[in-house]
Amino acid sequence: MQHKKLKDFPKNFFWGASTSAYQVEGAWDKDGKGPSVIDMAPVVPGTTDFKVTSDHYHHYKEDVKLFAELGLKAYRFSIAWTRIFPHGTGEINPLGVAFYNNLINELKAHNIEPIVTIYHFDLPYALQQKGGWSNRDTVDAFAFYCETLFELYGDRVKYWLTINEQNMMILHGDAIGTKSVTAENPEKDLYQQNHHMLLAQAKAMKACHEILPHAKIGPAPNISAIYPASSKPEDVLAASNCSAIRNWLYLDMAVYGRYNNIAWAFLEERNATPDIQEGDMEIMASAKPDFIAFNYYSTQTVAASSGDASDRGSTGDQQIVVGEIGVYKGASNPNLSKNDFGWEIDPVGFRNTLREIYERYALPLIVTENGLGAFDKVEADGSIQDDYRINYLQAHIDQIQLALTDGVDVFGFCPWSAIDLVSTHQGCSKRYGFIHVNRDEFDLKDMKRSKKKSFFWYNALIAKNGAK
Ligand code: BGP
Repeated sequence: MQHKKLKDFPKNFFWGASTSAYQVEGAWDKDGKGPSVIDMAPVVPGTTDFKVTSDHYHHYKEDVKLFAELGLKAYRFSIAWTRIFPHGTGEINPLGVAFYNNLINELKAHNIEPIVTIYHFDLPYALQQKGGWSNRDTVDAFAFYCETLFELYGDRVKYWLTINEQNMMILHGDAIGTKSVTAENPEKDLYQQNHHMLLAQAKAMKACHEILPHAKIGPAPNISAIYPASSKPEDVLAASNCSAIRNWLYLDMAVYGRYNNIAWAFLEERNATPDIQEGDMEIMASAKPDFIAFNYYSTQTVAASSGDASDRGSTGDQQIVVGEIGVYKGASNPNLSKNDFGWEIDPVGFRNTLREIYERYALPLIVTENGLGAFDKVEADGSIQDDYRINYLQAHIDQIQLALTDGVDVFGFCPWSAIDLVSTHQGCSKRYGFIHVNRDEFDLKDMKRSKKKSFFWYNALIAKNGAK
């Protein structure tokens, strides 16, 4: 649809930016914090670990001041479960509680709306040792953790996100470093974990509404429109399969409280349907999100399955299709360029994705991640000329405006990332931030913060509320 006149961004649009605890905070074992699965996972050779990252834990005041200078209206960050409950459950850690109290207060003092992700990949290791998400007790541990957060911070935090990219943990857990499944039926175990997370999310949404009637809560999967590799009907069917398994399984459950039929058929075929206990589906059906948060980096393209192991390929990276034997296989899209890490760049696909989600669920949307990972270069004068990042973000923001004009209700955009941090599996040389952090992969240097060119660009854009 070609619009003659574009709608303006809404007046109180959340121009924000995102981070996650384990990727930005550092201080991995400070002040009583317990280890998470990420802390205990092997480090990808050639990349830094997550012990210090950007040391935001010690720099949070300076960082929030910079976020305010950037003009952020909202800041999306995650709480490290292991700072609050070092062992996942049991004794609360007052120093961990204090850190987030301070951070939230600092944000509020600068008029920045805190948007809190409850869980972003970093399950407490103590829970993992008892089976992690395969163990149903983790559902209760999560529900208790959520209730604790609502009680602790609910007087100041209005926007809550349940679980970051549950779908990526399931489909790309190897790359992210979160996957742990039993040997005898790994797929069933994986989807049992998935069921437990869906149930945990439902309990979190219900508890939030009970404890904080004025707060809003939603899921935060990674959603992308899926293209067929050609107009061959078999390819179109493969795209529909992929979309059900990658996207709608998660949102259908969050919004409607039911298993998507195509995803369920896929699980049946593989003898991987989860065990569902009595009452689970009632809880799922009665839990309702107030909005949908989603992360978007790229679209995915798939072709009809060849029916053998050749369906599975690639690196397993979050944005590169792995393929499912007999269901679909990854294909590359000749119409799109790629970033330095092989992720396809597709701003128009972003508009498609926004439209598809809104048409399906009719809930307000907030984009909680979008951005360009790149090897930034510090010039002799200290500046960082990240025009490639500006171009990427501007192109995606343009598509939000088109989607708004299409009638999609979008209330915020929080690109990844507010400040440089450590990538899930590609180290800290893959940078995303508006703010540069002076450290290398293995040399922590002085951690000095500096503003990239994109910082000034985003600041000007926010000041004009996205208008050109
Ligand atoms: C998403 C995650 C983030 C973030 C981002 C960029 O999948 O939610 O935690 O890291 O992707 O990915 P990466 O760090 O792999 O470059």
